[in-house]
Amino acid sequence: MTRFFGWTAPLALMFLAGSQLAFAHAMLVHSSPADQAVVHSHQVSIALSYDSRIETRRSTVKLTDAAGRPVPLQVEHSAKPSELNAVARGLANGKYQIHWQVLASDGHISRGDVTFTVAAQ
Ligand SMILES: [Cu+2]
Repeated sequence: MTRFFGWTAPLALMFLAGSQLAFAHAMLVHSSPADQAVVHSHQVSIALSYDSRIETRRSTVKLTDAAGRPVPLQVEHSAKPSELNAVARGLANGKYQIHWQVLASDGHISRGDVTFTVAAQ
């Protein structure tokens, strides 16, 4: 019995510490457009959802074209504390990349990219 306790207590602590870290870091759980999506419109609404609250004022969303040039993006206020929203208008057909960087409430920064293609008439 003592042996059993000797094993489970440290394991339980490790599990708790691990899950706390996982929840503290803001991970992207959903994006619109989805990664590698094809959008049939020159106007694209971007929505990035995270698994935890983020500091929206210290989080950024940037858009670049296939050549890596920055593309104007209008960042919008999100109703949810775990979401970033932006709109890009007048996009020419081609490949684009969303670069996001978010600050989670624990002070940790995470970042990533979402690629999509505009193919509109
Ligand atoms: Cu963290």
